[in-house]
Amino acid sequence: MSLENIYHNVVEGQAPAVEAGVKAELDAGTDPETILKQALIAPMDYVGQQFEDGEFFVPEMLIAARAMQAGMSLLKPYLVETGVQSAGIVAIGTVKGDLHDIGKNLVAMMLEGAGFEVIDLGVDVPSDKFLEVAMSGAQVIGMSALLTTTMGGMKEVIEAIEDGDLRDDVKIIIGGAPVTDAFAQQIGADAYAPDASSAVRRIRELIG
Ligand code: B1M
Repeated sequence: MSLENIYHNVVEGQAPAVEAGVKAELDAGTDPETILKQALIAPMDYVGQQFEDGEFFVPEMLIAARAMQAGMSLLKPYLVETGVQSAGIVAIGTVKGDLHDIGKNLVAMMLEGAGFEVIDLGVDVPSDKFLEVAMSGAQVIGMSALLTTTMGGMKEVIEAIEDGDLRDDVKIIIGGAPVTDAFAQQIGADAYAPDASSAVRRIRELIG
């Protein structure tokens, strides 16, 4: 089993084979981040491209995502170090109307690994839920969106936080495939991160 085999098994949605492959790579001492990037994230980009080209449909995307998540759950303990003192409280969720959570989960996992206390709000999260956690002491609000049609929800959350007079109390970071730095500036977020590790770095900068 190689990273390439895992890649193909993710594309084909073969969850048990992905699990076996990830386990074999971990046993062989392969760096967990290399496994994550080359064998789990890269095939999802391919799956997305195939979907865009009309070669794959939603069921194929879904079984590939499930296979990827099976591999990710094995990697999680290696990516997350436990027992680290809390570096801050971050509430994170995927915005309203959007059910994509793989990237958001990855960001949450990396934050936990970096010692943050993470409140995972899940997917399809309405503005008032974000507002609630801002009121109850979260230092950072993280929003994820994978659809161009749901990105606008991020602006609504920021407006709700402003209307609630809480804007000075929380830092706001956004991310997800269609999101850009320019968009973050346009809607008044404090930061944008293109991937999970830079999200951790940016959040450290925000509340450091
Ligand atoms: Co969806 N989907 N999907 N999908 N899906 C995309 C996003 C799409 C780009 C595919 C395509 O057309 N090429 C396209 C969006 C097009 C657009 O808006 N322009 C799309 C579509 C159209 C749809 C549906 C509408 C399809 C349909 O039903 N007709 C539908 C929408 C459902 C809904 O949300 N309401 C849908 C459904 C699904 C599935 C359920 C089948 C499944 C999701 C399963 C799940 O998440 N549990 C799915 C999948 C798997 C994808 C693709 C293939 C992969 C997404 C993924 O998990 N990537 C995706 C194509 C693609 O992106 N390549 C696609 C891996 C993940 C690690 O990356 O999420 O980008 P990503 O996260 C990264 C960074 O963006 C960043 O860090 C992460 C790690 O590096 N990041 C942050 C993310 N959040 C962050 C937050 C931060 C900071 C960084 O701070 C808080």
